[in-house]
Amino acid sequence: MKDPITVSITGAAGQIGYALLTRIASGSMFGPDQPVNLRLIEIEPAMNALAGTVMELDDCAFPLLNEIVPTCDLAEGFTGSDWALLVGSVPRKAGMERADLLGINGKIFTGQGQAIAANAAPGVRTLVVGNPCNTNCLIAMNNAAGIPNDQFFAMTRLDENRAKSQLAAKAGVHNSAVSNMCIWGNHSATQYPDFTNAKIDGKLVTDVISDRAWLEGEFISTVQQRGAAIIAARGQSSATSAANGVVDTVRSLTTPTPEGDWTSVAVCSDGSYGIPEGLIASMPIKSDGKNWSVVQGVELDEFSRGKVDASVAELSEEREAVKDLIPS
Ligand code: NAX
Repeated sequence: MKDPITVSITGAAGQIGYALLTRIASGSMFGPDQPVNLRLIEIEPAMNALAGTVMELDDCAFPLLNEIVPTCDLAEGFTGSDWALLVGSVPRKAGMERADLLGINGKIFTGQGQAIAANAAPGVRTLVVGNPCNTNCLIAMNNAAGIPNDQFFAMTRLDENRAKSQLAAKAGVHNSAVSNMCIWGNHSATQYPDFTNAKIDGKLVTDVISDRAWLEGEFISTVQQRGAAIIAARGQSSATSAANGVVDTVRSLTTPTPEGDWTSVAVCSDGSYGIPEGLIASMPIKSDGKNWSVVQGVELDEFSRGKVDASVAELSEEREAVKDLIPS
C-alpha cells in the first residue's frame, strides 16, 4: 500500500464538502490504490454538523480512508497537508457589496495562508473554491510565506465543464467530444468561455456550430449565469457539480494532460497573454502529471481579447480592493 496523502478541506460541513468528501475517500481524486487522510476544518458553530458528516464517513467504511481529523483549529487542520482544498467562506448576503464580501472573506484567507505555510507539507498544493475564489487565492498565496506561487490554484473547472456540456448539447454530440475549452479570467460573471479555440471531435467549434450569434451571446451568458440558474431551480447553489469540479481539477493537475489538449484553472500569472503578473487568472494549463505550465500560443481574436481583458480588469480591481491584506 502507498503512504496516505493528507488532504485538508475547509468548509467540510457545507454542501460542497458533503458532496466532495465521499469522492475523495472513495478514490475518485487520487486513484483506487491511494489511501487518504482527511483533515476537516470548520468554524466552531458548525462542529456539530461536521460530527454528523464524520459519522457518515465512518459508516461508509471506505477501504482507502485512513484517518479523519475534524477540527476548528487551523494549525491542526493543515498539519502535514499535501493538498489544501479551501472551500469554506462566508456567502454574500442581501445588501452586501462585493467589496464587503472581499473584505470579510479576505481576512479568512490571510489566516489560512499563514497556517498552511506554518503547518503543511512543503510541497502542499492549495486549491481555492470559496468565492471570490481568484482573489481569496491571491490573498492566501501572498500570506503563505515560503510556499511557491505555482502551488496555488483557484477553481474554474466547473465553468469549463459547464461550457463543454453546453457546446456538446448544441452540436448533438457527447461531451467527451469537446476539447480545448478554456475559461479565461475571473470565476465571476465576467469569465470568458473561449469557444474560438475549443474543438469538437478535433474540429474548431466555429466550424461545427455555424450559429455565431448563439456562441457570442446565449452560450457565453448561459455559462456565466449557470450558478444563478441552479440556485433559482434548486433553491441552493451548485454542490455536486462543484465537488466534481474539485475532483477534476486535482486529477488534471496530477495526471498528464492528453496531447494537444488543455484544462482551465486559475494560476498565478507570469505575464502570459498580457495578464498582469501576480494576478490569479484562469488560462489554458497542461500538466505532465507532476508539474504544470501555461499553454502558450493560443490565438485570441479581437472578440476574445476584449472579453479576456474585461475579466482581467475585474481581477485587477479586486486586487486593489484587498491590497491591505497583501503583505508587501
Ligand atoms: P455552504 O454555506 O454550504 O458551506 C460553507 C461552509 O464553510 C459552512 O459549513 C461554513 O461553516 C464553512 N466556513 C465558513 N467560514 C469558514 C472558515 N473560516 N473556515 C472553515 N470553514 C468555514 O457553501 P457551499 O455551497 O459548500 O459553497 C462553498 C463555497 O464555494 C462558497 O463560497 C461558494 O460561493 C463557492 N463556490 C465556488 C465555485 C467555484 O467554481 N469556484 C462553484 C460553487 C460554489 O458556488
